[in-house]
Amino acid sequence: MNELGRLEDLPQDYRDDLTKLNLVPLWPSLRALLPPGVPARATQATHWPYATLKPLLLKAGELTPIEKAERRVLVLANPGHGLENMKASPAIYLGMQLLLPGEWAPSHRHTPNAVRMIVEGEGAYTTVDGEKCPMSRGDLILTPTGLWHEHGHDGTNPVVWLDVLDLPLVYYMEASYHINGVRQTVKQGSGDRAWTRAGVVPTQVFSRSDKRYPMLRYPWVDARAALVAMAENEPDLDCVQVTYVNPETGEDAENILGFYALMLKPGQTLTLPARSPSQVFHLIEGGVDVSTCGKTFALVEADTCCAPGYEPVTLTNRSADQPAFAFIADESPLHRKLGVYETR
Ligand code: 1HN
Repeated sequence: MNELGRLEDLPQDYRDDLTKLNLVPLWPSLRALLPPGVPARATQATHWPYATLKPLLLKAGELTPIEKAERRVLVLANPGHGLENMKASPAIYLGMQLLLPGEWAPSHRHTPNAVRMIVEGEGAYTTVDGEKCPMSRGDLILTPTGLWHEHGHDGTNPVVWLDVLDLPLVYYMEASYHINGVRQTVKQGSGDRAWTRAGVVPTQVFSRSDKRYPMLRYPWVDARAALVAMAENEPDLDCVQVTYVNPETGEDAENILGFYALMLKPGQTLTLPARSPSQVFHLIEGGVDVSTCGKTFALVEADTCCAPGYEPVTLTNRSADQPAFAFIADESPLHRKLGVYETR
């Protein structure tokens, strides 16, 4: 590959003339914009152990009342992107949110899509589009673009969940904004009631509900049972994984980020191929080593880590006799829709 001309090769008066007219020569930046073979990635493989984060989150509960925070969150920021940019990866925002007993995080809606993965505690709920979704460890609750949502807590202990949003992308597109609302009137249903078994969906005889997001809550008991059944049904299956989908269409649950649950059998090592999207791993149950980019993170329950795209990731269940379960979020729907999805 031949060397391209540098900015310094151009006379200063010429460069000044360009600047004055809001013009920039392409060739000095061309190789940086299009590196050979593999993209430049700012995303660093990063581990956020829950044990070190939790005391600081509880401290935030003492320091900042919910009224002063609206959402009491510590953001899991990737140092490769600059902490102030609050990105785990180019399109993924991660935050750990704390809600104390009796607190209420008021209703709003916004353009970025969110999901919550419940990390610990009982008794809290999110009301999404009028449906009151109870929160239990491992449950996945959607708050897709444009839907009203608010959080409440009738229990006795702190509740913590992981927020996953496509905020960095929507913000980058200059399309990120919110609208505050009033407390929602709760309707019948808890986000999941109509889809209790795979393969059967409500028949629509009298009127078609064309809700883009018919299912708002994916209970962990069901996802876990599906994984255990898959592993028993097909003992040679290497990747025991399910995708959280819209049960009416089979499409990804949300438009931009993809969400999955993975089971690692006792002692299993699984290498995920290098694929273009970045991904995030959050351990729901067990102990798993995550190796990528020359680093190994020893995840324990409630730990979270991320990996840049275009790198293989090897996962090892450290237990010889217990399965391990992880929640995964990635940028696959986005990459597929844009036509840049790749597996190497
Ligand atoms: C948001 O609306 C929530 O509703 C949590 O709980 C985190 C981070 C950025 C922007 C909006 C919530 C958020 C957020």
